[in-house]
Order: sequence, then structure tokens, then C-alpha cells
Amino acid sequence: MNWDIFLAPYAQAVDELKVKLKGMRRQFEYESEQSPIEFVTGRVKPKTSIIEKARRKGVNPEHIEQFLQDIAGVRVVCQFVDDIYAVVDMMRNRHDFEIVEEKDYISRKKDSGYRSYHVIINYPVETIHGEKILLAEIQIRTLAMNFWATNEHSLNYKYAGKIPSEIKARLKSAGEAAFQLDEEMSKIKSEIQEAQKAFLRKEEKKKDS
Ligand code: 0O2
Repeated sequence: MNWDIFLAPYAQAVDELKVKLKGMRRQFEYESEQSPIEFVTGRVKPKTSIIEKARRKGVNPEHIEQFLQDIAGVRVVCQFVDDIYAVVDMMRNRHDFEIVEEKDYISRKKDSGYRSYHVIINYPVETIHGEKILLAEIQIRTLAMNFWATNEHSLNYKYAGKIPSEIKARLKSAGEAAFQLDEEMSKIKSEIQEAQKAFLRKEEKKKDS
């Protein structure tokens, strides 16, 4: 297989999705005080990781396109947990891709302690041979979830996936601490919003009297 030819449409999908999602962020900045999207990143899974994942999942190399959902991967990082659901809602209303699966690892965290919302899409790209519809994975998470997942991923890599169970347990509880931080930040945000509303109501009353 020629990997450059195989991966080219995936690279195009990642580039296009990044432009589109960053466009959403820009629009929010112009139209409202705050964007639910903090930043957007993306990557094409490296050849070695594709081969390793296909082997781990027992997928025949000929069928990787059907079974590996994250060869094209885009990540949307938000400030608050409710921003994640706002972004997912917007994705459900888009017409430039079709959602084929949603994985809510926020309400049902993974055993490792991993939290994130994954949206798997069928994304059409225009190639020199016509339209090609391919799978892409959009991971939506908060800054705290991203901090945890990035560090856990690199530690896993360093330990070649063989982290001792005591360390695994500590990583899991660090994940819980990150989530508590998210919840506390959400509470602070709602309290500030309530205080602002109450202040505005008072000002309106003053004007009327
Ligand atoms: P990379 O390097 O990010 O590309 P699986 O069988 O669980 O490996 P599957 O079936 O694709 O994979 O499903 P899943 O778990 O919904 O999504 C996999 C991707 O989610 C991973 O891709 C990670 O990016 C992320 N992820 C899932 N679980 C964890 C976790 O416990 N810790 C961290 N840090 N990330 C996780 P890859 O291919 O593993 O890696």
C-alpha cells in the first residue's frame, strides 16, 4: 500500500475540519462575548499507530478504513463542560457531515479515568478521483480533561502501556480531581452570571423609578 496516497484524503479532511471549526470560534467571537470553543487541533494518525491499532483490534489491513474511526482526528477544547454539549448540538445541526456515532465518555468515563465526548462522522472530501466519504473522529473536551488526557497519554507512551496498577489508580484519581475542578468552574460561572443578571435587574428598576 502507498501510505502517502492512502492518507492524503484524511489529511485533507483534517485540514478542512480545522478550518470549519476554527470558523465557528471566530463567528462566536464576533457575535457574542464568549466562544464555547477555546481552541481546535487536528492530526492524521501516523502510519505506525494505524498498523499497531489495526493489529491490536485484529482488523485486517484491507479493512482499516471501515474499522479505524480516528485516522482523521480533530479535537475541540472548551472552557466549560456545558460548552461541550453546546458544540455537540451545533454539530448535530450541520449539513456538511453526517454523525454516525456519539460516545459520551463524560457521563460514562472510561476505566482509565478518561473523559471526553467523541463524535464519529462520515465526512465527504473531494479528491481528484471524485468524492470520497471517510470516517473522522471529533474529540470534544474541556481544558482540564485535555490536560489530564495529554499527560496520561504521554506517561502511557513512556511506560509502553505497562503502567503499574498503583500509578494507574493515582492517575484515575487525578482525573477525578480535574473533573471536580471543571464542576467548580461551572458553578462559579453560573453564580457570576446570576449576579450579573441581578445587577442588571437592579439597574433597570433604578432607571424606571
Ligand atoms: P491517539 O494517539 O490519540 O490517536 P481503543 O480501542 O479504546 O483504543 P477506539 O475503539 O477507537 O479505541 O475508541 P475510543 O476509546 O472511543 O477512542 C480512542 C481515542 O480516544 C484514543 O486514540 C485517544 O485519543 C482517546 N482515548 C481513549 N481512551 C483514552 C485514555 O484512557 N487515555 C487517553 N489519554 N486517551 C484516550 P488512540 O488511538 O488510543 O490514540
